[in-house]
Amino acid sequence: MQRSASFEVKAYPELWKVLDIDIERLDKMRMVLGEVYEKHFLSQENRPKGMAYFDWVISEIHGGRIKEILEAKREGRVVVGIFCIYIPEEIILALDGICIGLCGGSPGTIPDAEKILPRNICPMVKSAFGFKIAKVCPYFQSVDFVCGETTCDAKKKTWEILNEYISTYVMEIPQMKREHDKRLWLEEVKLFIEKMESLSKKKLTLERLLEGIKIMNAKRKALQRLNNLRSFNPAPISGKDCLLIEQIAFYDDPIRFTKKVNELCDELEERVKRGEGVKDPQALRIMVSGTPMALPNWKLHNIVESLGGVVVNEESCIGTRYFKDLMPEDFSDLESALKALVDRYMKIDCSCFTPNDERVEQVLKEYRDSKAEGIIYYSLAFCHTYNIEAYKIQKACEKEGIPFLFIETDYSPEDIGQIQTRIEAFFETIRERRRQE
Ligand code: BJ8
Repeated sequence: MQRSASFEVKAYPELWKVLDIDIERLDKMRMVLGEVYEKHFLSQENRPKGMAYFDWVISEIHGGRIKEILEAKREGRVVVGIFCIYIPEEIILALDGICIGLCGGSPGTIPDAEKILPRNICPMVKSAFGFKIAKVCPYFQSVDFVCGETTCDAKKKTWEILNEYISTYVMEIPQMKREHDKRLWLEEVKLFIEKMESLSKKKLTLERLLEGIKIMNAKRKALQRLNNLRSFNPAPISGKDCLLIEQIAFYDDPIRFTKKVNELCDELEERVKRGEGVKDPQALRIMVSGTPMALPNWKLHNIVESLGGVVVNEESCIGTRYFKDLMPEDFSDLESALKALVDRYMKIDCSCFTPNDERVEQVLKEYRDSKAEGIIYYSLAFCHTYNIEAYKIQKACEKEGIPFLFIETDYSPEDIGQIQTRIEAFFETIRERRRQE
């Protein structure tokens, strides 16, 4: 095994062997990850001390957490891989399971996927699928099964093929939000409970579900607290670090993660009191809205923050859409708790739904709450629903006088220069607005 420079993503060749990983290839990938991480994250000035925990998580990304997961499996706990925030984590936790997000954010595995999947589909789907078929993701190699969903065409057709490589269960997510759609979703949730009960050999009770709800509420509250702190000027933490935390939320132990996010927030609150920030108070405040950015997709944030801006909000599933809604915690019976769970999940305003007007309202709300000065709408290439929905968001922004920039991109570095130029011009528009105010 080779060593990387000062920051090291640790290698676990013995463990990888047990998991049937392509060891040589993963070793190269972890070296690249270490270098990129050092360059983009550790080089930031005046980072909060609390980020040390999240640096540690990245250094252990290919082994430390995997060991914990394998240990939990030996205790009989079920490990579920997911690709969408519609999969009810409360239920997985209630039945003592572990939930791991498997969305792919790396260009490295896309050529593998393109041997089977078409080139002109979403890079997130191709990246994730590529990680599995190339055997370079210790998480994919550790889960008991993956739970896909019927949100977009790229995902739902990929599950049929993914099932040839790993057991793939699919939840049908309705595309509208009428009463009978909610009933369908409740039935789907119940089928998922049956699946989890049979694998875990445990029965879902109200008490168990309440435990799962409390863990998730605490985690979501901590993320809300962190996001709210970004509304202060100067921003006490960079957008890049917040995106990283939002990405880590999908595979870290939820209780430990919540504790560490809250500790970081304690530190950030002190910073806010002192008026201390990571960026100049004059830094342009940008909100990002659109498709999720899975680890290690830091492309847009890197560009915005290297040009002197600061990202203050991600209206995305790896962002506020994941944590904006909590669950009530007082129920007298399991059925009413499940109905409330269905209602909570039906509030997720993914562009796969039609109509989806509540998302327009939510974007405007988050813009105001985050005290942003402009919105960059981010769509992954070939994500038709987010791409088309940009029209409505742009119209609403124009009506409200909000500076708006649309960017469609994938994971390749080829268009970085072009995006930089467009963002520089966008920044100039915002500066001009400032001068006029
Ligand atoms: S609830 S946003 S996590 S589906 S970006 S794969 S939609 S082509 S990720 Fe998503 Fe659930 Fe919706 Fe959120 Fe398809 Fe679009 Fe790719 Fe997407």
